[in-house]
Amino acid sequence: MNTDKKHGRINGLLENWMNGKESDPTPAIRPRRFLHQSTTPPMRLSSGICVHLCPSVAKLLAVALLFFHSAVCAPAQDLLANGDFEKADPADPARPAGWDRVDGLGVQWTQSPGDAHGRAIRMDTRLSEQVMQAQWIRTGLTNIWNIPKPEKNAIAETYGLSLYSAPMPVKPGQAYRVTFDFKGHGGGAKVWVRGYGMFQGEKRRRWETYVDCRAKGDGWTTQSQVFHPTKFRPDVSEIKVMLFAYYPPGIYWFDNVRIEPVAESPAK
Ligand SMILES: [Ca+2]
Repeated sequence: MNTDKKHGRINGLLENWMNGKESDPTPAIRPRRFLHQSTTPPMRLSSGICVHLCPSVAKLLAVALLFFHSAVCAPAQDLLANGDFEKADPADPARPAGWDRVDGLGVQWTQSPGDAHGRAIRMDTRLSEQVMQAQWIRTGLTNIWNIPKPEKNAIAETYGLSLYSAPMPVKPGQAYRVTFDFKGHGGGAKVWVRGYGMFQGEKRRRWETYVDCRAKGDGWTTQSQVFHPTKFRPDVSEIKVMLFAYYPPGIYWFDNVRIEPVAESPAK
């Protein structure tokens, strides 16, 4: 039985016990003397031994177990939609759902090397400022990216390339963890988390942190970092992830980006 089915079975049994619909999941090992003594379902201990409890205590224990199981076993909530870049935006199939449009040249949403990662984000910072500016004009992205006097040098040397996620609401006092997979030149890219909130009557960027991307040879590397967007800026109400690649000029890959709430609250 896989883990999800096992957990589902445990939850189902606890709920049935509370509702009195199922007496004992393991009647074969239940002591015979209990069979006709009570209508209260016996509680099974971890050793497999069944004990009989009064109805109120049994119900309380069942509730406690249910909460404990949910807290320990439930997967953490991922705030970031489509962090694995496998889904297209329903209204724009050329765009990954939950992320800004890509220009398709410097920043590509495409099949990654090898089968394990599926589609991912590829950035090529070898391209020149002039080539990138022409691509942004061609694809109508100059409202987001625009270099007034583009030069012939690689964009790695100046602006780098970026891609933003859609905004995600954050709760005051809550810490979060960003996790991602990276492939490329170590130290040549960062994953930013930027916080926004109302300040002097308008929404502004009020806080940010980043993770320096590390590399292990040519393969993928998984990294994570805990952050606390409202600790020093209580007015931050939403965050965005920004993938960023720059120097040295080269190819950089990002995949499996996650943002999850965590219990810890370190000061960064
Ligand atoms: Ca992927």
